[in-house]
Amino acid sequence: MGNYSSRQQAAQSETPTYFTQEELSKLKSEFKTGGVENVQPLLQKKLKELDKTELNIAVTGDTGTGKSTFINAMRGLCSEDEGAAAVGITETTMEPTGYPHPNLPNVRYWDLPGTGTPQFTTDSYLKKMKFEKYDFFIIVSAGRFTENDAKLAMEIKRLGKKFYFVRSKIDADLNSMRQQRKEFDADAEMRKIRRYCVSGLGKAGIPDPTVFLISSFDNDMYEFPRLMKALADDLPKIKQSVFVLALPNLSVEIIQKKGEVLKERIWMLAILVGGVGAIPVPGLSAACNIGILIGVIIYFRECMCLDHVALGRLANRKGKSVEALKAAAPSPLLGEITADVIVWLCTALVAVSAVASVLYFAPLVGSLFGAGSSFLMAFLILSNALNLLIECAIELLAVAKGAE
Ligand SMILES: Nc1nc2c(ncn2[C@@H]2O[C@H](COP(=O)(O)OP(=O)(O)OP(=O)(O)O)[C@@H](O)[C@H]2O)c(=O)[nH]1
Ligand SMILES: [Mg+2]
Repeated sequence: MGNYSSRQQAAQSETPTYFTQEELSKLKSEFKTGGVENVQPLLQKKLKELDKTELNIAVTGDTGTGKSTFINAMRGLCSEDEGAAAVGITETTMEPTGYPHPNLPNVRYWDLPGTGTPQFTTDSYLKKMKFEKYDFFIIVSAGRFTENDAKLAMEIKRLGKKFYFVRSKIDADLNSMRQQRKEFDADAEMRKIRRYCVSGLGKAGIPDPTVFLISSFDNDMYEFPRLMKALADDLPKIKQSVFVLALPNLSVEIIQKKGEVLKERIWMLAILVGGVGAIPVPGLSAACNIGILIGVIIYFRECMCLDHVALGRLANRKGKSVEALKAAAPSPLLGEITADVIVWLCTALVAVSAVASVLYFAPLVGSLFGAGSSFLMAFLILSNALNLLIECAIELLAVAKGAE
């Protein structure tokens, strides 16, 4: 026990939670005086706040560098998918256009018009683009480092915003070099391109910039995944969790990170699910609202890119049918989520170690999750569903990679 509480303490100091110390104290005192009924509105408020958290990411750079294609790749879309940003070899983007994430509409990528065209001069550009509303900027560059790249970087820095410098179309660069050189070393070529961009930014007064060499066509290769990680790591806790959920399933690491974000919310959701409504599901407390439970599982499934629409896009991209994908990673959670599925989830409940994680994040509500409580049941069902969805997403990632 002593061991557990020291672990708990360490976890509390290391793990930033969604709650401030003040909010945690309030939760504790409300729980002491009015029990779960008093805690529920506070949790509901917190989940609403998470739901409403906006993230606005501006994507800028010279015309034709691949900004719109990059935005589609970030949203897990191809240019032919519904809702994708228009892409082309002629100048396509003239007005800042916000593209919401397909399942998390509060995460928006703003496709800014290309700089350096007669319509836009860099000097007034950022003001016109209402720079203050963006959380950060991504400057997309391709081919030569331009004066506009340097000006944009300096201007964004001057305005006190953070930017990431992305060198796109790296696939095309490497392909053409491969054809020109007798001895071709991709890593050495990438080092050269990086040095070139770093020196351009250095001359513009940006010391030690981080440059990401990416291809929006192969977003699981080169430095696309490293860029995703850097963007996520730099955001404050709440925005970070929202951003992570909006990432495409490019790697096992991303899928697991999404799982961690959702796991942190399960105890809150379980408390909300556990005290309302009435359903006759064996093994499930009569006080548990099955509608909310199903809703939460559907939300988890969307975050894991396992909903029907996301599977359709993946199938299209890999030249397979949705049925073939589902057959490769079969799970009742990929079909309609019904009361029967919830009962099925009850039959294979997760190990008690998952309960430790709820105490880890919310020691104050530990006592609510005693054996046999409806909260514990809802918590275990949601944990079980989430673990199965994580496994399924990882299996599908392997299937998708195998299809290439
Ligand atoms: N090989 C390769 N081509 C790319 C990549 N990204 C974009 N392209 C191509 O580059 C061209 C321009 O891409 P867009 O995404 O329309 O560029 P943009 O920066 O949005 O262009 P404007 O809106 O006109 O400023 C298209 O033909 C894309 O297919 C990439 O990573 N690799
Ligand atoms: Mg464009």
